[in-house]
Amino acid sequence: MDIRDEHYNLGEWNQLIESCLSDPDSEPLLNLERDENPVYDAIFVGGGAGGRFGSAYMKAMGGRSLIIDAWPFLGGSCPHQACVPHHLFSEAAEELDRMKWFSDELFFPKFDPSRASILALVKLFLAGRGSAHAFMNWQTKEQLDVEFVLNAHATIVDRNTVAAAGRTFTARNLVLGMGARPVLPDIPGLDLEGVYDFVSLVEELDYEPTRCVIIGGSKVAMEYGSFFQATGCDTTIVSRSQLMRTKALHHVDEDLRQYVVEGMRKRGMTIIDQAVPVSVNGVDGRVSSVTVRLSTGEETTLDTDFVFLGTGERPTVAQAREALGIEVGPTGRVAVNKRMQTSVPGVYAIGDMIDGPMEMFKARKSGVTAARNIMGEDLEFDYTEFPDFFHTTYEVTWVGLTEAEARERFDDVIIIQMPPTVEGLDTPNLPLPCAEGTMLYAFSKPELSGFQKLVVDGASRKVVGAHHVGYGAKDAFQYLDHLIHSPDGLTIDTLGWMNELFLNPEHFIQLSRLRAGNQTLRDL
Ligand code: COM
Repeated sequence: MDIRDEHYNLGEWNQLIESCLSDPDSEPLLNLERDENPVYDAIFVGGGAGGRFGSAYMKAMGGRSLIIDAWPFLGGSCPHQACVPHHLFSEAAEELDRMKWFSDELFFPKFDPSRASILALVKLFLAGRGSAHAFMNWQTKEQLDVEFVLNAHATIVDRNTVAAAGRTFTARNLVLGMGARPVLPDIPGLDLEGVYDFVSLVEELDYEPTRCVIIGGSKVAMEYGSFFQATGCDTTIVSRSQLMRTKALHHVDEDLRQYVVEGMRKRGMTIIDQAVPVSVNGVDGRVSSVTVRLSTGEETTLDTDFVFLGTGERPTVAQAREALGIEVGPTGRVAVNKRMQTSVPGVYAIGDMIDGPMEMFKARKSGVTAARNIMGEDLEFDYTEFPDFFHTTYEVTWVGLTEAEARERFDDVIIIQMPPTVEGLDTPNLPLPCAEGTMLYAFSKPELSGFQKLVVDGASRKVVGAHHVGYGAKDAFQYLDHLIHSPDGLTIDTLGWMNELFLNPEHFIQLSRLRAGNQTLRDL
């Protein structure tokens, strides 16, 4: 279906996308300029975040880009099954958590668990996700003027040729951004009804779970687990590693980790770490329990009506391997250099197809890096250091070195922390907001009022790490990351002289100012 001359509004896009999603025989959607046999600067195979941002950047630089995607919408899994529902669920978890702690107190009504429903939130998401899809398509076509073929499977023919929608498209370069899918662990019983991952949760959940066993200790496991628990679904996490000590997470400060994990326990979640899931068991085709081998070697069986897999994701690289002979690294992801170039000249890989954090900044910037190199720039993108975050019922944010890492690297490490660790002061119950967004807790349930820590190299006076458990500090951490990792770094003196918008991530500013006058810095 040629839509080049159609200028759909959001409602029309929404309808068209929905009709494509519900009809497996629906036609491809072609938004192509009218010239014969064009040669694109790049074909972006996959129109997720990396493909969309890369192609838009290329177009803005005067290049010609084409996106091909199997879905009838742009934006990839983020608005469809991943980040957007996750954020909806995490925000709901935060609200539910507050409502439970304050049930029938102050202006809060008595908490009614029958109204806290996983299924209702999934349905809310499904009813609304089309708006994001429609907007991505509208913006890409009408504002960014990027050509695309949607609702069509791309077949990579060679490094300059891709077939889709019954046509063949030619480009000087290919950019592979086909994303990743959840990995299923090798455990019997995963085919039982009642076993979900973050994709099937939104696509297939059709009952209200009452008990949940989560297999895996990933960010996804902790985030979705916190949401399930907040709704009243009794949740147990079974993880081989200690939570937040999985390989995928780096720079996790131990004090922050303890605050987060203890917070999950305090909210009723059971955490069984250093344990191996042995089997998922069922009755009449439905999940009924999970057998787990504990660190002691003993086996135990956990009754449940809902199993959620949080064991990570992996890209599908088979096509790129077969058609192009592309090199894949030991982690199963496409090997690239810092320009996103693969082992095959003229072929780039981006987003979740490559190693590194499966986070939005990497997806989008890797797409842009590929585009800019294709357009003649010599640009490297190093994503080894970055600000990181995830949600429990809190927002957990961190950047730079942990206290332990800093102590290995520097002789004189200064810690500025809220609550401070002071013997005899009962600091875990300090009735002050210890992080952004926790004033209400500070006045009524101080042990819930968050945590923050700044790590400073005393000799250079430079901030080398920041760690925060609270709400609403993500924005600040984007800029802290930039400042900490800029060539001059960020000293406690510069930080202490910033203009705070009182309170709270700005504790870092005010607390730094309280210490900055010291020639020899001290903890606070
Ligand atoms: C975000 C998708 S939901 S994209 O990064 O804007 O394409």
